[in-house]
Amino acid sequence: MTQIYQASCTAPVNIATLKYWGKRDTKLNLPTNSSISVTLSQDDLRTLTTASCSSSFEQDTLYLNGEPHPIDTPRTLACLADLRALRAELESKDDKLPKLSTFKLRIVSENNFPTAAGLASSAAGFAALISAIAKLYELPQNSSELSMIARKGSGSACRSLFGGYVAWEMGELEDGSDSKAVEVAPVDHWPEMQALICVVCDVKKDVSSTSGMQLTVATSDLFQERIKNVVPKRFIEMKKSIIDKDFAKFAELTIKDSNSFHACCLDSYPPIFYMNDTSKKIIKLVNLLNEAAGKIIAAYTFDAGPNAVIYYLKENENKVLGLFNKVFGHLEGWEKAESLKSKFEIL
Ligand code: 2P0
Repeated sequence: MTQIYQASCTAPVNIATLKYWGKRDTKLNLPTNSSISVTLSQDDLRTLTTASCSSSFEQDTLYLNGEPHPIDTPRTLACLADLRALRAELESKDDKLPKLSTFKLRIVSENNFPTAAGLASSAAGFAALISAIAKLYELPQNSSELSMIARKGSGSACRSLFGGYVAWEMGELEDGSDSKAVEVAPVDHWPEMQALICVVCDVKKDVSSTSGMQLTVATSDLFQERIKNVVPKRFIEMKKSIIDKDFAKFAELTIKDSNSFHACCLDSYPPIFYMNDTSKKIIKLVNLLNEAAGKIIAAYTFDAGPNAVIYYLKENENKVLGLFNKVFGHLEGWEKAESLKSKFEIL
């Protein structure tokens, strides 16, 4: 019987607090600005991927949540080619290593959250895929080096190679060899941080991130201002606010960056709307909460869809959840999870 080699890895979902929006190279997924994210707890939202390979496998295959999925997309092929090249390099230096780089791969991936929930699943998906194959191939590359491969799968995936607080440095080089994720701080640096996830709508978005960001790059004047004069300063300030554990500053920058990103979407031509009326209700609620507290105790952020993520500190949990519970808690789906808290609310 032929041997089957196998390895498994999980990767968590990350939610950007300084948004990636815009590519300078669509093939390599090189961004027009650096970004920052907070990685959610693996207990809450994560992808588990098992990669196996064998000389007896006839073709590369991919299963997502039990369903066969095309593996021959340009992005996935680019990731597999990079990983195989790194393995082949190891094999060329050591004759005793099995020639896994020449074997076909079987990849089985599962999310522990509803894929249809409209939450960023491509980030966790590609990060888990790259981590599982790197483990299978016993690659010596570190997380930042692997993040450059994940980036080719999906830009935001590079940030899911790390837990805690993560920066994606945009880099300057044309080949992307300096466009990578780095750790800003591990999760235990600021364990009081909590995230409340409000699933406003679980329908697939009408404008994909990839096409949306290209439209913004091509048509928005505001976007040019954002990448030249707003984000570079904000990137430095947000990293500092995390290192200093300055929640008010971190929250202010997070809110402003979400607003700036959605303003650029609106400034695109034709305009892109990701937020809906419920999203706007959540923004009002957070503003109300902060006004009543006399300081910023909660920050909202919205990605390319109407769902909200609210960041707050444990000490303010009763205030934040109390108000959200009062307004939305009667609706279905309100769940409790531990650590970096995620709650699902179908609003
Ligand atoms: C982010 N988003 O920083 C931003 C904020 C959405 C809004 O990264 O084309 O799925 O695969 O590189 O990573 C979504 O974009 O786009 C995204 P691709 P991706 O999280």
